[in-house]
Formats: sequence, structure tokens, C-alpha cells
Amino acid sequence: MDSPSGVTQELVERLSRADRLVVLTGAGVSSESGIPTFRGRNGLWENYGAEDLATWEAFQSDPELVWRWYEYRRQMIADATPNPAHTAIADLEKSCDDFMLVTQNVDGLHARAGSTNPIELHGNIWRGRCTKEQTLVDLPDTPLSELPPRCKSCGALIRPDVVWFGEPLPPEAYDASYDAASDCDAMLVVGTSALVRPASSLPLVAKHSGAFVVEVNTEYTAISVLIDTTLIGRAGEVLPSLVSALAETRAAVQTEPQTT
Ligand code: BV8
Repeated sequence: MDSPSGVTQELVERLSRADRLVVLTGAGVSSESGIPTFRGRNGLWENYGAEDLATWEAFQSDPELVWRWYEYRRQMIADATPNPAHTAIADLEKSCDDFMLVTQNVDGLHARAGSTNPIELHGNIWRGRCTKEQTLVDLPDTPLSELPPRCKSCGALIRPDVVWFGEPLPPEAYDASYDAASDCDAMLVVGTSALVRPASSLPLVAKHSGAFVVEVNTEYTAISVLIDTTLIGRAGEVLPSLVSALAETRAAVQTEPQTT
């Protein structure tokens, strides 16, 4: 049953009974912070698509071009602030005993909103990694003095510490996410087109494991017909109302007279 907008009491009660909750987010959760999504109309940069630049091959053939794209994104993110969707997810974590946030996003906005331990499946745009020594470096929220940056100890190229297309996800991140999806009672899938694998398999893993799976998106996605409910709306509007309804429902349950 799809609820075209708004949040039904039946849905809230179903979610409020979940002991183990997983939230999976994609670029749509950051779009109300002004960060373009990957496959939306403004998902291009200088006529390049993400799949053109977010690859080891693109980096090898033109590391400066790839770094200019990441510089452009990092500056945009530095100027952005978390939106009510990020804040609602951080609030939801505080109200749950067993909670995991899994994100495909690399922008770091969940942590800035107060989420304590987001599992970053695709890495983080605020870190660089030496292509030779694999050492990590923190990147500033100001433009880098040289592009492409080089490792201070060995002089090799530094790359963004993100997962490019064709690269494996960090095993510990994916394994933790897969286990949580297999074990959860409910999963909220927020702002993802569910096209990029293997992240897009997680809602199906949850569903096949018996979880109640709800997506929040401005449009239907590749998984809408495979999960329980789709809330059509902007995450920055739907999530705050969903999270406050959940809190009210849980509070009401706790104040109910206990039947002996
Ligand atoms: C791997 C980091 C194997 C970099 C990213 C052919 C068919 C199928 C699969 C493949 C194929 N060819 C290759 C593959 C595999 C490939 C893949 O899935 N490709 C896709 C494009 C088909 N996957 C990979 O390559 C992965 N690696 O498979 O490795 C392997 C194994 C062992 C050894 C060697 C190799 C790696 C994938 C990771 C790529 N890196 N990001 C960077 O950011 O620079 S992916 C990138 O896409 C971002 O992380 C992004 O988060 C992610 C997913 O996109 P979404 O988040 O869903 O964003 P999108 O724009 O698509 O959608 C936004 C949604 O939000 C929309 O639905 C929109 O309606 C909604 N929305 C908008 N506004 C709002 C909203 N919703 C709510 N409220 C709003 N306000």
C-alpha cells in the first residue's frame, strides 16, 4: 500500500514496534542542503557525469580534472549545512536502542548533523589516500594549494578516499551493512535511486529477511515494487514528521497502564 504523501498511523505503529532499525541513505537526503544528486537534472559538472569521473581510469588519465571535480564538490559541501532530513535521522538514532545508519553519500553531512557512526559505503570526500602507501590524509574545507595533491612522505599522487565505479566497497563497511540488513526488523531507505550496486541490494536483503521496508523518495524507484511502502515526498519534510510521530507513539505505549 503506497501512501502518496504523509505518514499513516498504521505505518508509524509498525515502525515503532521495530527493535532493530537500519536507515540507508543516498544523494537525495543531501539534495535539500543544495548538493546535486548524481542522476538528477543538475547531476552533471562541466558536461561530465559521475560515471565519467568517479573511476580509477579517469584519475589515471587526468588526475587534475578529477581533482577539480572533487574540489568543486568539497567547496559546495563546505558551504552547505545539514538539512532537516539529516537532523531527523540523528534524532531517530537517539531514540533507538539498536540502530544503524548506512550511507552511500561521501559528503559527511550525517556526522555534521549528529549521527554518531554512519557506515560510509562509498568513502568520504573529506579524506585523501596516498596511491602508493595507502595512508590517509584529512582534506581541508578550503581549496588545495596544488592539484593533484602529492603525498608529503613519498611524493606519490593522493587520490580521494572514495569508492569509484568498478572498485570494491570497503569490506568491513559492506559486511557490517549486509549483516545489519539481514538482521533488522525495519529499514528506512531515503533518497536513493537504488541503481548503484551493491548498496542497492541492501533493501532487498532486509525485505527477504522479513524486515518491514519503507522508502522515502520524491519519486518511485527501482525497488518501489519490491518493498512494503513508498512515501512520496521530500526527505526534509517526510522524515521529521515520521520521526516525531514515532516518538509520540513510543511515548504513548510507555505510559499505557501495564496489564498484569
Ligand atoms: C563494484 C563515490 C565490484 C564516488 C559512488 C551494470 C549494471 C549493474 C551494475 C553495474 C554495471 N556496471 C557496473 C556496475 C557496478 C556499479 C554500479 O552499480 N553501477 C551503476 C551506475 C549501474 N557499481 C560499482 O562499480 C561498485 N563497485 O561493483 O565493484 C568489484 C568487486 C570486487 C572487486 C572489484 C570490483 C562501486 C559503486 C560506488 C560508486 N561510487 N560514489 C563519488 O561520490 O565521487 S556511487 C554514487 O552513486 C554516490 O555514492 C551515490 O550516493 C550513489 C548512489 O546514487 P544515489 O545516492 O541513489 O543518488 P541518485 O542521484 O542516483 O538518486 C537520488 C535519489 O534521491 C533519486 O531517487 C531522487 O528521486 C531522490 N531525491 C532527490 N531529492 C530528494 C530525493 N528523495 C527524497 N527527498 C529529496 N529531497
